[in-house]
Order: sequence, then C-alpha cells, then structure tokens
Amino acid sequence: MATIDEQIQAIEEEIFNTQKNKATEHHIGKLKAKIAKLKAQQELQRIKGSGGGKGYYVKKSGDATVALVGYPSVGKSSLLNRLTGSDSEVGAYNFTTLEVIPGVMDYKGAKIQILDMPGIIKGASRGKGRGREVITAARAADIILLMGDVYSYRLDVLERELYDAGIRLDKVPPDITLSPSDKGGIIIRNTLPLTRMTEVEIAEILRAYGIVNGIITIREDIDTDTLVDFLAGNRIYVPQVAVINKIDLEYDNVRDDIRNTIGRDFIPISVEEGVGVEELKELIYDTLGFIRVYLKPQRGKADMEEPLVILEGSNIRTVCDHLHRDFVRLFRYAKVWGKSAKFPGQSVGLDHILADEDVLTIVTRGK
Ligand SMILES: Nc1nc2c(ncn2[C@@H]2O[C@H](COP(=O)(O)OP(=O)(O)O)[C@@H](O)[C@H]2O)c(=O)[nH]1
Ligand SMILES: [Mg+2]
Repeated sequence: MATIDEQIQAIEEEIFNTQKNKATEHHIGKLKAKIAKLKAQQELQRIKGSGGGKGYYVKKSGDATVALVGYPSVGKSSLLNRLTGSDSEVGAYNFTTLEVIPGVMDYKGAKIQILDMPGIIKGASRGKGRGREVITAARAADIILLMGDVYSYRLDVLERELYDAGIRLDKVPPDITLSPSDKGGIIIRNTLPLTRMTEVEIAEILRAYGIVNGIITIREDIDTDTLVDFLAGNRIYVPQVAVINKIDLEYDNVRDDIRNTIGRDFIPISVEEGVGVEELKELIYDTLGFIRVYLKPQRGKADMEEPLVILEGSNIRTVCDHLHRDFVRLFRYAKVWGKSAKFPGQSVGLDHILADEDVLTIVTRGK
C-alpha cells in the first residue's frame, strides 16, 4: 500500500492535471478534502508515535516559560547561562545538550523560566533526533525563542518543523465558529468574501472531519490549512522572538543574506561578548506582556512598593498559585479595585481576569 505521503502526492498531481472550471469544482473540492483528511491521519500517527519513549516533562516554574529552539551548537546553552546564571553544559561539538534544562531569569520583578533544549534538526516533527522532546516542551512555552547563528540561520526551516508539529508562530487562532446541528446540511456564513476557497471545498473538508450538519461562520479569508487547523483543534498559537548569535565572528558579509533568508525581524547577538543580550531580555519581557498587581491584606493598606508581576490575561487562580498552594484550596472570594473591577471592591472568584495595577485582597477560610 502506498504511504500517506505518496497518496497525498498522487492526489496533488491529479488536481494539478485537472482542468479548473465549474464542472470540475466539486471534484477538486473532494480531492482537496481527501488531502486534508490524509494530513490529519498522518498527524494522528505522529502523535501516537510519540507516545512511546520518554517524553520530557519540565515542571513549570516562574511566571512564564521561554523555550530556546535552534540548531545544534548555535549557542543555546551559552545563552541560557548568560540569561539566568545557570550551568548548562556548553560544548564545541554538536548535540551537547541531551535533555531540557531549565533556568530562571529575573527581570523587572518577573521570574521567567528559560528552557535550554537539544538542538532541533530537520525531521524533528517526525521524531528525528530529540525532536519529540523538543516539540513537547515547545508546545508548553509562552514564547518560542528561535535561535540561529551566523552559519546556521535557516530559521524558516525551523519554523516549518514547528509548523508540522502543530505550532503556529505569531498567529492568532482562525476566526471561525461552528455550531453543529442534527439536520439541515452544512450552512456556510462568511462576513467577507472568500477568495481562496470555494463553498464546495469548505463543505467537503467539513465532511471529511465527520461534520454533515451545522452552521459554520467564517470571519476571515481562510485557506485550506487554516480551516484544517480549526477543525483539528490541537494547534498551539505562540509568539516568537528570533536571534542570530555569534556576530562577533564575521557578520557584515552574511547580514543581508540572513535578512533575506529568515524574512522576519531578529536581534543580532553575541552571547560570548554580551552584545544584544540586554535588548533581548527587554524584548522577551515586552513580548510576554506582564501586569502588576498590588496585594492588600484584609485589614490594612495595600503594599504599593512591591507589586506581584504576572502574565497579562492571568486570573486570581494564578495569583493564588503564586502565593502558596493552599490559597486555592482555602479560597473563599477576592475583592478587586482597579481597571478589572466593575466597581471598587467588587467580589470575584478564581476565574476573574486581572488588569495592570489592580489592587487585590484574597479572603480565605480559616485554616
Ligand atoms: N564566537 C562565539 N562563539 C560562541 C558564542 N556563543 C556560543 N559560542 C560557542 O559555540 C559553541 C556551542 O555553544 P553551545 O552553547 O554549547 O551551543 P548549543 O548546542 O546551541 O547549546 C561553544 O563552543 C560556545 O563557546 C558567541 O557569541 N560567539
Ligand atoms: Mg546545548
């Protein structure tokens, strides 16, 4: 039997060789849906395949996690050591880092966990090298730091590996909603013209995912991949920061080539000489987006000197976890003053989302 890759290729050829007109639209839609389904199958195999072997589980510590993803020997371990003062083994040869090594960077009151990972190589998303472990850790990160150096700077290839593992960099989830129903077929509603997919294709892909009835509302000009991302539902959307290391070694000659190749902003750094490292810390901090929350004891004044620094979008539960693990268990309610409160001193629960400069009192049951 042909492999999934071969089957996909055969269908792609068939599409390529089919005249595109009204009469064949339905047929092509079906073929595209078939490809979408095969890709989904392939992914499932990958995920199952990664069930064996030892996966890395790095306990989250700190307020946010940054995963260093890069080729072997670009300076990931050196950077971790420079940012956090930890001691990750630095080697002059490939594959020095065999496991995920965490360190914590203290910056402007935030504790940011940095994960040094084994170098990623082509085929990582299919489990090559330590690919699986890297990808598991990367999926749990709040930021992915793509790292190359003046010799290995194909960050576009790294991004492709992450993409194939379901990780979407600097993207937001598709603006699509689906309300399934028992009958009535598939109804497509779009709030703007769709230029990249026909209704037939959309319906076929939905059917390939087992959806035969329901209303799908589409609010962007989607393509097949975006629709499949939505239907697969297991994609990770995460911001990225890119660096190119070792600019102390020839940089002027390769600068333009690097720019053209990676097609995104990056910070040129030299870990060895400490160039660009402060700028990188700042960018990591800004990209993560932190807010400050002031704690006020039940009786007494808020501590306006030392805010708690937490990630934007955090709720009261995050704060409780932060303070002490008993706080969630003993939690009764919290009172909030500031931008997130409907009125000063509003009583809220664990799921309440906080805003910058909120003042917060947590009321617990007596122990
Ligand atoms: N010239 C130069 N060498 C560096 C720099 N950063 C790291 N290295 C060297 O590159 C090699 C690989 O570094 P390492 O941190 O182990 O890379 P990793 O495999 O990505 O973790 C080591 O010999 C480092 O000393 C840099 O900024 N400039
Ligand atoms: Mg290393």
